[in-house]
Amino acid sequence: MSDTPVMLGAALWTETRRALEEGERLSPEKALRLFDLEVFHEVGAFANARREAQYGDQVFYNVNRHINYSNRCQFACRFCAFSANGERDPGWALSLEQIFDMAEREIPESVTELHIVGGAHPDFGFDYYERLLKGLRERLPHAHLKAFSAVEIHYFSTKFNLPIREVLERLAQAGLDSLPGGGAEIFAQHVREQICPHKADASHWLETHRIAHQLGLRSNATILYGHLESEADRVDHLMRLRELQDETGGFQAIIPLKFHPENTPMSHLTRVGGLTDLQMIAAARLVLDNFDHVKAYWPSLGVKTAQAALLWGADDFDGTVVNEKIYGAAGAVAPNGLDVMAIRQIITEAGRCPVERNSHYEPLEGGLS
Ligand code: V47
Ligand code: SF4
Repeated sequence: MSDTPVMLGAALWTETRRALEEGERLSPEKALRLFDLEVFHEVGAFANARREAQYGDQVFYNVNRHINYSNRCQFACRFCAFSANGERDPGWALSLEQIFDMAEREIPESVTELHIVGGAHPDFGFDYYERLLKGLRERLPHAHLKAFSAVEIHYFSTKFNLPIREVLERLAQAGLDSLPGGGAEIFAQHVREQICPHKADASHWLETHRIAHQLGLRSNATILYGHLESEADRVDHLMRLRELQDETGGFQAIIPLKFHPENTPMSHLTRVGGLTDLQMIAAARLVLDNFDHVKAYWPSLGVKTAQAALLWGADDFDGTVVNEKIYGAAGAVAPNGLDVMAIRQIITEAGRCPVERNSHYEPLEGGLS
């Protein structure tokens, strides 16, 4: 008698469980089993154990601000509610004066990191981006500037006819400290063709991060899930990140981002539930054995699921995230910023110990922790 799919699944999980128990690196076939609902609790327990072995009860957070310089964008990704492409909506862009004014008036000394991203703006010259970083560096010398996704960097390279390396070198000279993880979405080309056909593809995204790492810049990685991708596409994405990390060691954190369909051309899709969110966090922890940090990004997961993720493999709650616009536009139900006391309470309530970090994950003395 041939095996039923359930029996087959159970046998495959036994192999995955053995690999996890022995600390063996997961193959794509074994990694796929992490998404089986029948083993949901076991997968969570493995991810939690791995996270506790590294950090005990500690959970990192930081005090940050987002600056979205413009929502005008050439690329019109189908999952994006943030961008305006000019046909019906002209969108908005902040002048350097507006940004500097905001930096001077609204950003207190306690903010240790600025997360600066925007759309692929059709008209700005390269000097806009250089002056933006220089001006912020002068006004907020203590703040780490995490700016421009690999998609933006690649866009600058093609638009201004400069090699990626030169774009990054010039931006680093102007004050760039690291790259955020945006723009990765799902690497599988057959999905990219449907959700973001116009922007940098997987090889461009990975190459941009490779060069950044070679130049000594650290960066993050993301994975956007809950749209048209299969579980195999998620695993493929994680494998490609693991491979690059083996080569460069330059990634700091992986951030699983849940797709929010509201106000996007894919609004007919249903937002995936909390179990998928937790599976994704656990899979990131267990597959990416060479990444130190898994971030539970609360604007994307929602505060409650992000809190649960701290028991499912995540060690970082990101930050205060004031002024984030991407998830608000896509209908995410999360506040526009959390204060430090709220973050610490959420972490403490999960039985964990909050630790304020800087952008290199060093605990901050004089923080509340
Ligand atoms: O690349 C856009 C995602 C990303 C939607 O590096 C959407 O620390 C869900 O990369 N539903 C940008 N997601 C955000 C990002 C990020 C966030 C937090 C921390 C870091 C970091 C990086 O947001 C995009 C895309 O994957 N996104 N639209 C949407 N409707
Ligand atoms: Fe533009 Fe980024 Fe939105 Fe795509 S996800 S349309 S690149 S702002």
